[in-house]
Amino acid sequence: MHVRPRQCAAHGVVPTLRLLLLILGVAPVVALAQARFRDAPLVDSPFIADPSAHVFDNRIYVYGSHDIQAPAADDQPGKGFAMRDYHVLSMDRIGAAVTVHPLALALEDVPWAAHQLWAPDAAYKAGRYFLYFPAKDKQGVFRIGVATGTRPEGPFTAQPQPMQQSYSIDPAVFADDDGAHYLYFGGIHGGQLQRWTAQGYDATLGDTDLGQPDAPALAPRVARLRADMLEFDAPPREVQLLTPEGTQITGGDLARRFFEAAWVHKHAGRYYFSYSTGDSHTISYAVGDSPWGPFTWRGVILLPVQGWTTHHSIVQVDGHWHLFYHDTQLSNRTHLRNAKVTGLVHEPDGSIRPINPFR
Ligand code: FUB
Repeated sequence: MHVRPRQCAAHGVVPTLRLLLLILGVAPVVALAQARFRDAPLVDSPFIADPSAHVFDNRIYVYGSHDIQAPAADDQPGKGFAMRDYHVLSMDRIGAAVTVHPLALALEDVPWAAHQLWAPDAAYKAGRYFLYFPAKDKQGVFRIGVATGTRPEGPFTAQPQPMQQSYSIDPAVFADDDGAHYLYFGGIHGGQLQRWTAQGYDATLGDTDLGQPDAPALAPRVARLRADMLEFDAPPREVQLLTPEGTQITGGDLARRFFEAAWVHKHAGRYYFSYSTGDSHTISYAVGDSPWGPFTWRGVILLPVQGWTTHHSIVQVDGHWHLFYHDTQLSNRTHLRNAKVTGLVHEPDGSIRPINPFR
């Protein structure tokens, strides 16, 4: 991801107002100010972003980035996201008390990784849990690693090398009904997807889009996982995202083009590919009939949240669908985000009812 300053004047006033009112002891008015946000943070501490939720063993587990104060200004794309470890959240049901589990994985325990543990995801197979995570290697190139454990909350032990042929950021696992697992990944700008060509990694390609607004947008990637869940079973493929007219979404179509934060869920036999549009700040979705795609753009799931980034997951709990997402309600700072959850509705025509994160 690539953070440019974004004016949040209308929403940014809320924390300041809250602080002032707290000092004055005006509790009912504080409640009013907080009511601007649709949902409350899952926890006040630590800062958890990019929440990937799953139900394992009848409990909800949330795998997210652990945001920390950035030691450096954001002078390079995403540099301020300097996360160093993971902590898993869990709860019995939506709305129940949230447990913050102890350290699940630390940067120093990943032999190949040097910086920036970004948005992770997890999967379960045959008695083992798998944590998939992006990190920059010692050459400054984002790769995807996998770590394994016997409990959903960790601790996890990292494989000594990143997954072969993995690159970029934001891994998301989808378990299909036939038992196959697919890993979706990719992110442009700070996520480096634009630097990967048929010839491999090219750092000269810079930190932003390729400047081809009329060409098909850079595509997210998908690969099926090998039976042992530790590697891809074949090289990753591009995921095609189409307009309703059947053409490929172009790089200049900022409202609909893929930026980062891929997620796939299945509803009524169809595959829903959802993602962040980055600099246009929505979670959008596209629908298809195969986990490989193509997916046809259908609409917006989540309107812009407070904060530059937006990242989500969609999970069914006890027959009801939920959207986990993040914003910056607690800090009003781009790099210190808090996770939230809200209900998600599939309409009878297969569309998803758009969610406004503000009341
Ligand atoms: O948390 C770091 C990055 O911010 C994630 O990888 C992106 O999806 C964005 O949320």
